[in-house]
Amino acid sequence: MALKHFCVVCTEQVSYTVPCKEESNVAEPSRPSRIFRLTLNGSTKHTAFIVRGTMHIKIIIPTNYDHQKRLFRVKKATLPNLTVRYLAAMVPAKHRVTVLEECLHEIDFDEPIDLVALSVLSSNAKRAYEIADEFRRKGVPVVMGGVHITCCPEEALAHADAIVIGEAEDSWPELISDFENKQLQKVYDRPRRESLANLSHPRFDLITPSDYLSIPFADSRIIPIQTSRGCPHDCDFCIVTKFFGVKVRHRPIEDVIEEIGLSGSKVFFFTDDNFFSNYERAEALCKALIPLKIKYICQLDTLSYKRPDLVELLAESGCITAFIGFESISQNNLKSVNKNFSKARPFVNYLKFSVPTASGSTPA
Ligand code: B12
Ligand code: SF4
Repeated sequence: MALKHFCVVCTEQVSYTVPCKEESNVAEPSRPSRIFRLTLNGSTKHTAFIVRGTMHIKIIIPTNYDHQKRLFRVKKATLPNLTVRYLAAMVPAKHRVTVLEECLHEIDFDEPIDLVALSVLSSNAKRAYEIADEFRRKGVPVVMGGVHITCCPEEALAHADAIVIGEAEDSWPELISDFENKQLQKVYDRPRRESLANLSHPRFDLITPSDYLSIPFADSRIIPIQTSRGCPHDCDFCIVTKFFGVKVRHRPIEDVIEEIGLSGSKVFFFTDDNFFSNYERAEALCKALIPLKIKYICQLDTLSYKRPDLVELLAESGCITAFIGFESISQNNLKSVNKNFSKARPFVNYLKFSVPTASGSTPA
């Protein structure tokens, strides 16, 4: 049987013919676990090795359906998905791990894979379940995690061999170990870690630069980095606090700086939902970023106008864009979704002078 495989050194696709059990004279496994490019006496060839005890784990972020019910695809994405590279970093080195963003690349359902892991948001859940059903039909076990799975575990269990509720740091390594020992449980649900110190750094080596838009002014790709989890507010509609908590946990600044260095980039998206969740920490982080001369995008809450000094520091440390969720210009509406901390009036005034009129001019 001819199988498609990728060399772990040069990532070139290699067609490898697997001998049947009798021919290969090995009990199991009967397919190569690793293919390496070897250069011997100047000649290069790919060689397959069967390494006992290793698995191929594929981590996929499914795409979603667009408004015309077609699978959403792009030639180049704006930024690489962080979750799949972060989960990959926690897989023991003896295993082969690959990641796939389905909005960029099609899934090969015939690829030899021992375990498929899907990261599921509400927007891609429908597609995730289809992918899971297809792999499972082919006999490949599927596990799922992410915010949607945490909210709808029963729904997910109908499509998965195992699910992870909540954060991955403790559950995911346990799941892999159970799977190795053929003792996979149905549900993994470990409490949130109090401290975010010493988290694994994402596998930046699993980013193919040509898949992402280059930022012309920086000659660099945007790299996502998470420096904190949670938000002190608790807006009714927002999943962040339900998932990551209202008690914000910050990664040590040294860990963040180390991760920035390892990424090899100069442009970042800080995925924190509220970069100003703690003013002292925000100030310390911005000061630590200044010498790095990076550019970055972040997310702030609507109270940031109260700290113009910090906004100045943010700009000085390289922030080029900050997203702010205003949600509504009606205070009553804000109140109805537990967002009363956010006062509509200051940003209504702001919008008055920043939104262009139909004629293209800006009202005074
Ligand atoms: C960056 C980001 C984006 C980027 C994504 C870019 C990219 N290439 O990834 C952009 C701007 C494109 C985007 C778009 C959208 N986003 Co968005 N986004 C985020 C944000 C801020 C960070 C995501 C991230 O990287 N987190 C860091 C990683 C490490 O966390 P994580 O993914 O949750 O993973 C952890 C656990 O969930 C778990 N886990 C996750 N998957 C798996 C899988 C397995 C097998 C296991 C074991 C564990 C596990 O392990 C991780 C570590 O503990 C989150 C908010 C947040 N704080 O996470 C919103 C968030 C994910 N987005 C959200 C939404 C709604 C959207 C949009 C639908 C918005 C829209 N209306 O268009 C789109 C959908 C895009 C899509 N393709 O479907 C919601 C999702 C809510 C939901 N119910 O699913 C969030 C949570 C924001 C919110 N406030 O509610 N987004
Ligand atoms: S301020 Fe933003 S991140 Fe925080 S709970 Fe509200 S919507 Fe979510």
